[in-house]
Amino acid sequence: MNKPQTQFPSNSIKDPEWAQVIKHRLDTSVIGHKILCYKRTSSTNDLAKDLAGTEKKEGVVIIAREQTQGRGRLHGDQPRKWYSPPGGLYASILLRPTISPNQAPSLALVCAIAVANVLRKQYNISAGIKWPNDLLINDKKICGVLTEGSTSNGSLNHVIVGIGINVNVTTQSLRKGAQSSGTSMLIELGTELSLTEVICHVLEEFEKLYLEFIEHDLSKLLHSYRSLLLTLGQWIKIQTIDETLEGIAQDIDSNGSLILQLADNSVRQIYSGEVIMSKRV
Ligand code: BT5
Repeated sequence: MNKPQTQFPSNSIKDPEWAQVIKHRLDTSVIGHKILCYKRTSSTNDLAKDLAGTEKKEGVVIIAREQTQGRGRLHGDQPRKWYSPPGGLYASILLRPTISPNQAPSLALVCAIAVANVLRKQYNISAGIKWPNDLLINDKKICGVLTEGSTSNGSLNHVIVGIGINVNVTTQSLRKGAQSSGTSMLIELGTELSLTEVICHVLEEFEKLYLEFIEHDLSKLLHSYRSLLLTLGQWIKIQTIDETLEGIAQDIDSNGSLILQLADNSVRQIYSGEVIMSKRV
């Protein structure tokens, strides 16, 4: 019988030298035991999904300097686009946590905390989180996180955590990609940064928080998440799959759901949706 072949998109250009440099610099035990780097690919999440068929050990990381089909979360049945020009950092981590499928979205929150911690502690960039997993500075998006899971017979096979960070992306480039409402580390700091250094910090911080999450679920991390959340206590508008709701973002529960208090004082638990920052009218 033929061994299943991983189909890498034909426009992918590998970058094994970069993988070596990162591997040498990285100080982790699980995340990044294997690293595959690309100068360009379609989407690192797609590559990770292909690899999940053959790669049984969790922690493989796929990193690209540019993506031609970077994507965000689903909007209806279509994914939103993630603009992925050179200068940005695009990475996907293959995980096999022994958690229930309904806990998998929490990994996006874990990742958002990790990136926010790195931006704050290593680079002095005061990014906050827009629930569930956008990182913003003064209302401008600097990073997005996309988790995609696979289940069979009600249990989780794997989760892929995809991270897009605007590191050395210029204002002109964001404008060209119709993302003027975005920002980058370069724009915030006025200086270019090493992509290697940024990804190593992110993977090291993510590993620390991931191991904590596996041991204790979100409970030990909720305090950090809440303190980074931009919308807590504020009046927000939220678009879910089937309705638009308005109310006060009261809290985040132990599954990472948003607790929204509506104008009639009733309380709703929101599992997923898009927060539109809003002033009460
Ligand atoms: C996200 O989706 O923010 C998740 C983005 C995840 C990207 C990573 S890159 C590595 C891995 N491989 C992939 O293919 N994806 C992951 P969402 O919350 O749906 O936000 C998407 C929205 O963000 C878009 O509709 C734009 O409004 C905005 N956006 C797109 N590209 C942007 C950029 N480079 N900077 C700032 N905002 C952007």
